Amino acid sequence: MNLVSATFHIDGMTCQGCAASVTRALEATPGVINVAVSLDDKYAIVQYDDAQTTSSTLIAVIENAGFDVRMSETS
Ligand SMILES: [Cu+2]
Repeated sequence: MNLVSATFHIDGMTCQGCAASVTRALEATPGVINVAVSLDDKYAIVQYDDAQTTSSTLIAVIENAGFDVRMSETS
């Protein structure tokens, strides 16, 4: 178990329903520990076990939920 945190910039979320969809999709992904989605600031912060999933998998999950996404610079 190696917990890492990644921030994804998400375009296309227009309401809390969209934010909830992104949250649900990420939470359903094996290896995801914690999800925080901001509708106003258009991002998702995801903590995950990188032995179980990868940032590219998480990007695919968000895209499959119907949104445009890219990795944000980590601070
Ligand atoms: Cu919506």
